[in-house]
Amino acid sequence: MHTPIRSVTPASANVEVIGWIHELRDLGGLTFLLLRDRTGILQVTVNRKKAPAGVLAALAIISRESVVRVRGPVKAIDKAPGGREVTPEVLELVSPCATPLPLDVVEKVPAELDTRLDARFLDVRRPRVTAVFLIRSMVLQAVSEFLWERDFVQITTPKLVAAATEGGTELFPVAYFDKEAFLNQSPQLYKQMMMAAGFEKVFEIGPIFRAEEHNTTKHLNEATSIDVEVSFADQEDVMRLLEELVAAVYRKVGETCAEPLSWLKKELEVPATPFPRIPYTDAIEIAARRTGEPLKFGDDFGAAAEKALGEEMGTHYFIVDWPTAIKPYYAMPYSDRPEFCRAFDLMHPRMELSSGAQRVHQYDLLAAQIRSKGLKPESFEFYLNPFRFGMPPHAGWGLGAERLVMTMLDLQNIREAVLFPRDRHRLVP
Ligand code: AMO
Repeated sequence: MHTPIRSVTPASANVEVIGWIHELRDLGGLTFLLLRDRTGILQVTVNRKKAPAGVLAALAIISRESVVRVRGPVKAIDKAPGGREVTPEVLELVSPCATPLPLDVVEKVPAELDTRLDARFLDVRRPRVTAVFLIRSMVLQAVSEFLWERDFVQITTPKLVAAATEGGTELFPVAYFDKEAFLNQSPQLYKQMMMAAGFEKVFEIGPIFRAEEHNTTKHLNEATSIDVEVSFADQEDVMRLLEELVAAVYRKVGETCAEPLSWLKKELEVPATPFPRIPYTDAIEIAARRTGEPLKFGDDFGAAAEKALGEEMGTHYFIVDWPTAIKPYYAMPYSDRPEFCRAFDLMHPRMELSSGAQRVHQYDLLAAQIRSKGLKPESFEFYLNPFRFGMPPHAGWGLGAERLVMTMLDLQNIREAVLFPRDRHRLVP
């Protein structure tokens, strides 16, 4: 069995490692080969005068980014990465790499994001890019662990659906036999129906599809949503759950991803909880003052307003008590001031990460709210019906996985947080 490069230490005796040739440098009598796998980089040094004939023969035919197998003794050496190197007794070409490379993996020349995404399999070989996806994997693991520990049931809901959930955002139509169907914008209606089913606490990590034509650094047409719904809970309960989850994920990544974080030269600071709560009306005032834009009650926050608010707050924060008119029909209005509802957004200083609310659980009120948004309750029969048969009060939220990773790692473009982004111009690879 081969050893992961991370586990090769100066104290290792003989090792066998397999990986890609990261760099190949020929200095006369000595050839330095940097071998890379997903866990790190290892120096392999060949002394041409002393090396076995097989090693020299392999050396003559290998090129950068080929896959090779190396076996030999390890010794400590200060100048090498990780303070150790291998002197190969065996060097074997496992799989050759064609030239020229569509992308320079060593990144001597910085590539445009589009070029990188076109050759994503090569781009992801770069330790700084590998790091993002190792951390993304840990983020999703940490989210699941956090929710499993709190007795949540993991569900998966259909992505092919007959009706819009969010109203307003565009849908991708799909030919579904002889019917028209859509790719789902959110598991919203299904996670709420699972409250009627008595599951009490559910979560889903899955794709959401938004046919919006914007071309920004924080929108995708296919994103990954972390969705949660909880019975017998109000918006405050699920806001606490959300801030604790975000802090726990940062903590877990900090504890388990020291190496990928070091490749990114990133030190994670766990955000302090509880996050500040700021009412919508105050947030609008601050944004209007700081941007000079004529923002008023009932307006949403544009990019400039979000940025200004982020500068004022300087940390994760919640915007609470939104106008009922600009939140979806399923957000519960306050009974004593129905122009405001029990909805919230979780904000990072750079952008929105999540929205959620306590939901309307009363059938008549929900039907009225659907109508007031200009939608037809008849189109929501399958969703509305469960509200007549013992629907518990409930609350929940949806958290964008890419935005969570992007803000955690200071990535400039959301496309860097997804392997194969789907945007207005990109359907391949
Ligand atoms: P919302 O539409 O605000 O709420 O989405 C929730 C979160 O999902 C992420 N997100 C996106 N990320 C990248 N590109 C997109 N186009 C995109 N759209 C959404 C964001 C956003 O904050 N049903 C409600 C949630 C709920 O109330 O439970 C919903 O979908 O991080």
